Amino acid sequence: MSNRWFAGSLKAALVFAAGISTAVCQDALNFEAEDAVLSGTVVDTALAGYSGTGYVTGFDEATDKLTFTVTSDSLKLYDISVRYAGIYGEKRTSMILNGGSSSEVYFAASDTWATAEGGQVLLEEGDNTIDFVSNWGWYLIDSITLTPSAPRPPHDINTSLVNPNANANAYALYDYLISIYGKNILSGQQDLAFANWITENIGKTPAVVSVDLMDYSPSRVEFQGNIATTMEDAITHHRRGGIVSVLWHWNAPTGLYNTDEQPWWSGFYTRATDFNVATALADTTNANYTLIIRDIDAIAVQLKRLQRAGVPVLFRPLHEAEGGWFWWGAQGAEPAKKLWDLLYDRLTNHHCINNLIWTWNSLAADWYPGNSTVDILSADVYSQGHGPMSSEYNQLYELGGGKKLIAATEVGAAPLPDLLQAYQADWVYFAVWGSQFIDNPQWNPVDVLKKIYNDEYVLTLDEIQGWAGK
Ligand SMILES: *[C@@H]1O[C@H](CO)[C@@H](O)[C@H](O)[C@H]1NC(C)=O
Ligand SMILES: *[C@@H]1O[C@H](CO)[C@@H](O)[C@H](O)[C@H]1NC(C)=O
Ligand SMILES: *[C@@H]1O[C@H](CO)[C@@H](O)[C@H](O)[C@H]1NC(C)=O
Ligand SMILES: [Ca+2]
Repeated sequence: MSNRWFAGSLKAALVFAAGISTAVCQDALNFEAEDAVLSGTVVDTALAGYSGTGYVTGFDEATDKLTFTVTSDSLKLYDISVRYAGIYGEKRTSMILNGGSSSEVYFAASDTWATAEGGQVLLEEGDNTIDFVSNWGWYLIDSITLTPSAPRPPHDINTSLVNPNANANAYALYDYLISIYGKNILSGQQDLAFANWITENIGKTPAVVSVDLMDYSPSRVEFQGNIATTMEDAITHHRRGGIVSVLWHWNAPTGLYNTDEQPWWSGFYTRATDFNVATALADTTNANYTLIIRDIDAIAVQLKRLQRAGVPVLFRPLHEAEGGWFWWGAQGAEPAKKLWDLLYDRLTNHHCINNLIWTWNSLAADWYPGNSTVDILSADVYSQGHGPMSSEYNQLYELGGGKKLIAATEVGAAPLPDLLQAYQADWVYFAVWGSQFIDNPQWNPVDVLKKIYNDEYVLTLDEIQGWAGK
C-alpha cells in the first residue's frame, strides 16, 4: 500500500561514503568496468578522471548491463563499492550476484566520479559474476572495489526501552527479542488474512503479524464509517501466542483531493492531499495542529484496547518517512521528526500507553528522531531474489551504533536464512507484504517459502509459544 517499487529502493538512500579511501589495502580487489563484459552498454572516455582506460555508459534499455567476473580464494564476504558518475541526476542500479539475488545500489547525483557503497557480496570460491543492470539507467560506471568484510562484534543491545514506564508486557517482548537476536529470525506477515494464507499454503504460521491502523484514521471514518477490525485481528494473533506489529497508513487529517485520480482512500499519499505537515506543526494553535492531535487521540483509543488486552506492540508509525511519498515525509526530515516526537509524547505522556516498542522506519541519519524515542530500527525493502538486504542492515547498524534491534518490517520477498547468516544480516524479524507479494510466485514461490518457513533459523508461531515467559 505504497509506492512499493520505489519503497524498496528508496531505502537504499542513504548513507554514503564521504570519499574514496586512500589506504592501500592488500586484500582489496579492483575491477575496471571497461574490461568487463558489456551487453547493450558501451565504453566511453568523454568524462575525464576515470581509472584504467575508460568507463561504461549506455544503460538506457531495461536489459542493458555490465558483467564482472571476480575470483575469490575462498567462500568469503566482501564489502563492495562502485565508482560511478551521476551526471544525469540521482539514479539506481540493480546489482545481481551469480545470476541470483538482486540488490539496489543508489547513486547520488554528481558532476564527477564518486563512490557508492553497494553493501556486501558473498563470493564463492573461484569465479563469481556480478551484474549491474539498468534499473533507472543513465549513469556511468568506472570500476568496482571489493574488500573483505570485517567480522561483526557480538551484539550489545541496550536492555532498556525508551519509555521509562514501559510495562511488563512490553519488556517481556523486548527481552525475548533480545534473547533471539543474531541467533534466529522471526517469520512475519502483513495482515492476519495473509498469515492464515501462509498456514494453509505453507503449513506453518508466521510468528509476527503486522496490522494497519489505516481504517481508524478519522478522515477515513468520515467516509466509510467504523469498519476497521484490525485490532481484533491483533488480539486474535496475540491469543494464539503470536507477536503483534502495528503500522499506520495515516490518512491526512484534512485536505484530501478526493478526485477520481486521488480518491479519499489514497489520503496517506503526498499526491492525494495538500495537507502540509510543516505548517500544521509550526503553530500549536492552528486548526490543523488540532486535527493532528485529534487523529493521534483516535489512534490512542485503539492502542489502549491492545494495552488492556495485554498485547505488547511493535509500533511503527510514520513509516517510510524519508521516501516522501507519504504526507508525513513530504516536507523533509524536520517536520517528520517533529511529528514523531509529538506522537511519542502524546501517546506516552498524555495517554500513558506503555505497551509500545517504538519502531523507526527510515535509514538516513538526518531523518533519525534520536536514541531517546526509538527502540527498534527498521527498513522496508522491496527487492526480488530473497537476498539478505545487507546494505540496509548495515546502514541501520551504523545508525544505532549497534545498540538497537533491527527489523525488516516490510519485505517484498522473504529472505533466505543461509544468506542472512552468511552476511551477518541479523534482522530480528521479517514481515512480507500482503496482496501481490506473499501470494505472488514472482516474488515468493511456494517452494522457497516452504524452505524458509521450515528452516531451523526461522522461528514460526509453533516454535515461539510461551515466549512471554522465556
Ligand atoms: C539505554 O537506553 C536508555 C533508555 O533510552 C538510555 O537512558 C541509556 O542511556 C541507554 N544506554 C546506553 C548505554 O546507550
Ligand atoms: C489546513 O490544511 C488545509 C488542507 O491542506 C488547508 O487548506 C488549510 O489552509 C490549513 N489551515 C491552516 C490554518 O493552515
Ligand atoms: C545513538 O546511540 C549510538 C550508540 O550509543 C551512537 O553511536 C549514536 O551516535 C547515537 N545517535 C544519536 C543521533 O545520538
Ligand atoms: Ca575504468
